[in-house]
Amino acid sequence: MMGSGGVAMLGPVSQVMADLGFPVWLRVAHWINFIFLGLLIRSGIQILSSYPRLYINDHSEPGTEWAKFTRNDIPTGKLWITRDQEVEAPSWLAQPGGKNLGLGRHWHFFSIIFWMLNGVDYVVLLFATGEWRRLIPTSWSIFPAALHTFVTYLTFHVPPQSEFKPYDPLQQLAYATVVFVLGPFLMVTGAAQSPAVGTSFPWFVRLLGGKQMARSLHFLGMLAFVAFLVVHVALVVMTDFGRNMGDIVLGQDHTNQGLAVVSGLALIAATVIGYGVTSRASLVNPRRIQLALDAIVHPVLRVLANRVQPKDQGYSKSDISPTFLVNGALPHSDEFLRLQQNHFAEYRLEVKGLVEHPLNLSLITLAAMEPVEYMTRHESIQGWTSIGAWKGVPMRTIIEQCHPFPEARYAIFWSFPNDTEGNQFYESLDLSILQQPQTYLAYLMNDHDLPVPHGAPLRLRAETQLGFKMVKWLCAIEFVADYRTIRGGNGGSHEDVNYYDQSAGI
Ligand SMILES: Nc1nc2c(c(=O)[nH]1)N[C@H]1C(S)=C(S)[C@@H](COP(=O)(O)O)O[C@H]1N2
Ligand SMILES: [Mo]
Repeated sequence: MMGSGGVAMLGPVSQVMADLGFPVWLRVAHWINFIFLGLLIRSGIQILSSYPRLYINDHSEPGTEWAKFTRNDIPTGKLWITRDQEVEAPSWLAQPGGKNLGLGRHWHFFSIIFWMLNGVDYVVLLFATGEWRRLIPTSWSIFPAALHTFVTYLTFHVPPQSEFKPYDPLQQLAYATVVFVLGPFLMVTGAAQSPAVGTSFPWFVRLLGGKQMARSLHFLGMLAFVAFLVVHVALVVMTDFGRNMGDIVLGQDHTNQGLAVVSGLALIAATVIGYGVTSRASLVNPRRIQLALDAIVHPVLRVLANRVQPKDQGYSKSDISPTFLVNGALPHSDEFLRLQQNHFAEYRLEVKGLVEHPLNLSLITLAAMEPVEYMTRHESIQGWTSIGAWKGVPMRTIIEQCHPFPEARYAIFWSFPNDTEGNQFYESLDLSILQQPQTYLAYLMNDHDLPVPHGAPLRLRAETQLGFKMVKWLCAIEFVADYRTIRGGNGGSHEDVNYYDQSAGI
């Protein structure tokens, strides 16, 4: 079977490598990959459970999902908010379990950083050492050979040991596909779900068929990884378990198979226990885990997400979503209800804090400023999207007028209180994001006055950011040097209450 073309030439090389065994860096990379892949799958399931529905197009229209993982129905005929759609994820399956989108994301991003570093290191060494010859087929004959192996397994036989060099052809093909196709596919479909990426490279998301398509493909890619894992582990067990564990753990298959099996199983047990312990810690001490993971995740997210240049997303009127989903509890304070009764004629936006010129702007004043108009895809942190057309005043204009002091680094966007107890929704944004052209205060949505559920009379739009930053029912903007002195000190209501990260471009 292996006697033709390039494979024959490689035969002796592979044989030498098989004799030398697998180098230690390769074995270490294999285990690190296992640890973080498990964390990625677990935290990915956590993220999915915050909106457990998958869609083809970016309207996320209720009822059009192609897959759903909840028995809940989306209520019709009343105002519902998307946060109600979050379901509890079981801790044995998800990291950390429960309703924990914020921490699930922290675990996901933490794992991505190390999984990718490990992957890059692995591929570099693969080519630097010649180990790639084991993995990358160099002859088309790999396909018929792999088919032959497949048929062998299908008829409940194991290929003879002579066909493992050290991999059988099917195995080699499967490994090469996972490393060089499936891995990058998950990175690409993951990156496409970031609003910072989506607004900077609209063509890239369009190429994948849109954000919901990317999200669906990301999910299917995860399933493919799980399927690979199941078959991979099953074959390791079925085709001479001791010898295989010798390869995997010790890098040689001749001696000490008992030691290899025991230490391999111990490593797997330790990893699984590690998932349990870190999940438990996240549930018992969420703030501590949020801050600990933030130390690594936050700087990376900031660098990736703050230096983007949003482009026109290329939508036209016909792309606008028939129903734009709603999130967030409507304000009920007496002050807000009074303003609403008078159609917001007495409304004033206060601009204050570390500014040379504090402002007090009526809707008429705002409407007289040079407006911007955008058609954009709103990207909720939960995963749903809706497309809308907005008109408003760029934050750049407000900054020119109020002139923040040099020490101002963030703007706090304050919402009208939800209730008379003074619970006030707020979020912070870095000044660099306020300077972006697609960060603006919207007063029109789809050519109409902003509807109350979407934030009347004025809301923030920051198209490179996730939806939770776009404060609705805006009453004040405050420039500050640091958000750590504001409220819970984590940079916003969702950061304080739901452990989201302050950086929201991804
Ligand atoms: N005041 C206030 N603004 C808010 C929220 C909120 O709860 N209160 N939720 C945010 C979240 S999580 C999202 S996804 C968007 C939703 O905007 P939409 O209702 O117009 O779709 O509003 C954001 N602005
Ligand atoms: Mo959201």
